[in-house]
Amino acid sequence: MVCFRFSLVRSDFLNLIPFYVALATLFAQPWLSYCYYNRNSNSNVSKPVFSTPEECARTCVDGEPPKYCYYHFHIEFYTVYGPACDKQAQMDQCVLADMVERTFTSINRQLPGPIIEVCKGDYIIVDVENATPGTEITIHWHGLFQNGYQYYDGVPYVTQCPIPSSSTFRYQFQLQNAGTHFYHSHISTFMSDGQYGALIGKDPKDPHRRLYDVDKYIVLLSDWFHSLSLERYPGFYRHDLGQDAQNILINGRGKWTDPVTKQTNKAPLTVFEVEQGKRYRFRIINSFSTVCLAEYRIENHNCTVIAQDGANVKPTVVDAAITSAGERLDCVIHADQKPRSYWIQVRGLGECAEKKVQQFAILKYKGALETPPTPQPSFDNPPKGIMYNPLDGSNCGTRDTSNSVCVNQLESLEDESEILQYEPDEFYILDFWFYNYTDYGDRNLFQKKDSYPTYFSANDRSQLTSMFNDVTYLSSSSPLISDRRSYETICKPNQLSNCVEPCVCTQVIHTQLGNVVELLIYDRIPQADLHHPFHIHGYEFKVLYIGQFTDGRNISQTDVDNVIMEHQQRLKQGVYKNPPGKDTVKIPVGGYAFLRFKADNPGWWLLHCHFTWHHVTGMELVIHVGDRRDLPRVPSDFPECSNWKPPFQSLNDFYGDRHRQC
Ligand SMILES: *[C@@H]1O[C@H](CO)[C@@H](O)[C@H](O)[C@H]1NC(C)=O
Ligand SMILES: *[C@@H]1O[C@H](CO)[C@@H](O)[C@H](O)[C@H]1NC(C)=O
Ligand SMILES: *[C@@H]1O[C@H](CO)[C@@H](O)[C@H](O)[C@H]1NC(C)=O
Ligand SMILES: *[C@@H]1O[C@H](CO)[C@@H](O)[C@H](O)[C@H]1NC(C)=O
Ligand SMILES: [Cu+2]
Repeated sequence: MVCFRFSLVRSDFLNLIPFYVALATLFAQPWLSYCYYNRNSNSNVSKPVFSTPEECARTCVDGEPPKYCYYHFHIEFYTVYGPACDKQAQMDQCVLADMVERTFTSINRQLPGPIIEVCKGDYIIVDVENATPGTEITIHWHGLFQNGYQYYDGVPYVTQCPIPSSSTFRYQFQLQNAGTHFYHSHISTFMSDGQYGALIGKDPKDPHRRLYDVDKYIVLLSDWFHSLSLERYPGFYRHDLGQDAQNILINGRGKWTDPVTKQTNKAPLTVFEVEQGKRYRFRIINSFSTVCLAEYRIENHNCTVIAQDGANVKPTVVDAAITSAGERLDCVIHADQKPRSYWIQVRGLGECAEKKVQQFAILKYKGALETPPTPQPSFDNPPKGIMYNPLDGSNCGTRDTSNSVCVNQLESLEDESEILQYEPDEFYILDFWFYNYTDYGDRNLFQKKDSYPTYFSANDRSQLTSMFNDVTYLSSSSPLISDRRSYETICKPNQLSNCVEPCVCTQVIHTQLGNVVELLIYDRIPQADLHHPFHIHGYEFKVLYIGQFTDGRNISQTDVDNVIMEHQQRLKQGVYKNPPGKDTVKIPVGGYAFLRFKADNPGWWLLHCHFTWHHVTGMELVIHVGDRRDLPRVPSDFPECSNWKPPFQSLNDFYGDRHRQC
């Protein structure tokens, strides 16, 4: 006989229904969007007034009280160019992308997801509702420091449990650092399936305000497959090798050229309309998931770089700009050319260059025809000019900016000299490389009983796992920030010298609150076309130096000793002036970077390569700043998750007393 216990479950569910109904009605009320202070005579505490996304995307005024900006993200499986695209009335929910049908995971049936645009100091409340049965979600707010909001950084098993399907997690935090940011899934490879969108924090006291007239254009670049990303993880071995993107989208749109028939479809492009004579701030976001880079340019227009990754720099004019996954760039274009339409061209570099993947958008002067009179630019022979963030890093250490401007060659607008005044309290040398199972005849991959290591199949058919500081990161089974049980898998002090390569454990660097930390990150075994972008959560680096060995050799211990010596000489000579802030730094192939930050934000912060397939196979670690006492309390009822391995039960435990009661 079987004991059914439905009554309990059902009553729980029924109890919650009024709650859901109340919540739904609450947010359906138009009055909620207007000023509504619920003054409680007993407590004299005013409840927050919620504002709609439209109300929050306002002109920011200095001294204005902050708004509480509410968003609801409904995330579900959805189809590109699906049935909603067939009727005019349903067009709001039609996602065209490049008009090649595929399944993706949409946020509110949009691609990219909804724009979050607020003023510095506003509160952002996002209810993330996971309606994707069988998959988990977390959303990371890329670029936000989250000081005081450490539980809302969106990293699974570091700052929270994954949000299971059919439940909702409420993120709520204040936007502290203004700038061009974005949000994206931080689970597995799911970001690539459409879970991303722009997050713009406008500064009412923007020091660059006089350099532009209009600030409304976002250029979100994403790479795109025609199938779900898990198809590529670990990746095919006999056909369709590797993880190279098939297409690029600009604000979720783009044409598709069939590589076999060479036919280009009629998918509409994104159009940016400008008025003659005005200057426009363009907020460019690279939301790529794969190793390709995006090279962006506007025909006949150069642009003035004013910020990178949300941090202001002294204005610098360039002709074109390269970004890799996770990087952002603000640049101002002057609509001072003949009033017609111009091509915005985005070329895929790195591995995408081989297949000549590129995409277009249009800069249209008011009154002009939408189609530019000039032929669509070809992939080959792009116009010459000054390149921002070049692939070649060999000039980054010089003062020469006649052909290219590296991110470290720009100067911070704000005075950042303080970070240079002290010797760093802590210094870490972090190398990254791939452990190549194929090179070792797959020893340890498929030949050990009861051992199932993670790997991905690269486009050269090799099976690789990713190493950062000689460890491949192992996710703990509960969040490091809130659950001590997670400490079990943290790397032990002597683990590295004892373990069989590749070493697998939860790598955590413990840092003291308030210390100045310096990092040297380097590409130990260079691979053609791979310029790994390293992203830090909770901080921005001050980028002191970027260098590169151009002969493609492996970087040896002697090389490391030498670059450290040179770096120390430059420090002594005062070569570094006002190092720019940046939260994502592209390390040139065979190159390295010296980075600093002041560890003034307690928490558990991920530092990782932003190429999805690299960080999900271990190219990441956690920087733990401060300790438990430095953090806010764990929010009450914060979701938990962990292994469940109770003591083994005997048959009597299963069929004992309870059995007889039935
Ligand atoms: C209630 O709040 C208002 C506005 O902040 C303040 O001026 C007033 O003194 C408060 N009253 C009490 C009883 O605390
Ligand atoms: C930018 O464009 C202007 C106007 O065409 C030109 O004078 C200037 O030299 C360009 N600057 C760069 C760095 O290309
Ligand atoms: C991995 O090893 C195989 C076999 O030696 C080699 O052919 C391949 O190029 C290597 N791949 C990488 C990415 O190192
Ligand atoms: C670089 O290191 C890898 C792995 O140790 C090795 O297979 C490769 O031969 C080295 N390359 C050179 C040029 O020394
Ligand atoms: Cu990488």
